[in-house]
Amino acid sequence: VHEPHFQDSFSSLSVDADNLQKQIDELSSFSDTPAPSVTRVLYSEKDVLARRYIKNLMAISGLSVREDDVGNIFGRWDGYEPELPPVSTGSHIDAIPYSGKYDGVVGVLGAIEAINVLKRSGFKPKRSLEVIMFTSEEPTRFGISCLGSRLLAGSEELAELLKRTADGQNTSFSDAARFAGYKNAEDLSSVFLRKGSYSAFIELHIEQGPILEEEATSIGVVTAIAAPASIKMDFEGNGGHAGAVLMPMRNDAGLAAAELALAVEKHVLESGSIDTVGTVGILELHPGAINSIPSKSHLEIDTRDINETRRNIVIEKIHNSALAISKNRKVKLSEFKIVNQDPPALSDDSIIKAAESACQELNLSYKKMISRAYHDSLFMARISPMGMIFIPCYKGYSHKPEEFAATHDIANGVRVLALTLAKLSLT
Ligand code: HGY
Ligand code: MN
Ligand code: MN
Ligand code: MN
Repeated sequence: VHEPHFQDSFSSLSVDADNLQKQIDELSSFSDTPAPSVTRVLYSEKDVLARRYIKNLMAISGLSVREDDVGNIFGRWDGYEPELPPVSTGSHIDAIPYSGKYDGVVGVLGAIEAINVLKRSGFKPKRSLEVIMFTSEEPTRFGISCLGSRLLAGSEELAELLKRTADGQNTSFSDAARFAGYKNAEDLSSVFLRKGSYSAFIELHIEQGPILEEEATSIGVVTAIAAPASIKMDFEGNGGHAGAVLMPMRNDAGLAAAELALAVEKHVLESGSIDTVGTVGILELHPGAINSIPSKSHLEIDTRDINETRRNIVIEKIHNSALAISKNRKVKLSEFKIVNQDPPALSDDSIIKAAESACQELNLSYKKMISRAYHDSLFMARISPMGMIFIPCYKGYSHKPEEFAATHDIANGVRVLALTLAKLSLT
């Protein structure tokens, strides 16, 4: 079989942008909250409908579809050397409460359309191409981010943890998986992929930041993904009547939480780097009555940095502050748990180069940049050379209903993804 010189056929790199936009809009209708927001939580009824929608589109594109025991979905286009490790691409379709319709979705629907683009152009892949829809990238239901890709990357610790994990309604992970049709979610070691299963993994995603739009640049070529960490903790005090208990007698778990939240900000800013970030995304007070002194507070903290050491210093300081607050306010620190403390990931040079030359051949402006959001790519990087392609999004908005990416920007991203996949497939 001759090695196709696909430059000529690539002048006809035609993306069906209107159809892709229609699919993005249709997929967003599978949501537990009203438009324009999207809420789609792992293994929920809306998630199951959305999964069916994706599998159907994969089949229409002629991909052979399979799912693993945790619900990662794979759509494969066999190459003419199918025994070689394939090139893969993909992202997620789960959406945190009241978020938008592009985060993750652009990298799943866009990947399927990239396959259609290559098929329409007459390209024949040498290495097979696989589109992956990761089962759950957001930490919403079980508090674990990138659950599907962590398991694909072989996290024994996570496979063990999931055997004794339940959601906020006390539904076990395996029962929730069974509801969605995944009956063998007791032992998840079947999900682990061998290193070398893929020759490359590349993910298309909205930037979730303002840089590309501000600099009127069409494409971001990601060089590294920041190191995320999440911590959860509980303070417990005696609570009591908000009127009758005098201040010297109180040990208010709510005020302890408030002081800790400000300590998070202080320790992040002390790092001296703009790359260190942190917030308290969840803060629950019990019993949550205006005239009852909080007897328990539950906090969940998200802190990240592109520099892992700097981020770990922030975690250390947060822990010390929690202990000090507990002592000074005579509240019990009944839980302090680092849920995840992941290293950053570097993109692979050969994938960066392939994406750069794709942008050049397509006459698209591009910029190398880091990803401050984490992605499934962060964990795929543990078992495969990794790369990411960003497209601009409106004011960098994400994780809120105002999230928006223009159809022509999405089409540009799909073109770059298609050409990059073609290049990587012929290596
Ligand atoms: O939080 C993140 O970075 C990702 O968008 N879930
Ligand atoms: Mn997200
Ligand atoms: Mn995402
Ligand atoms: Mn707790």
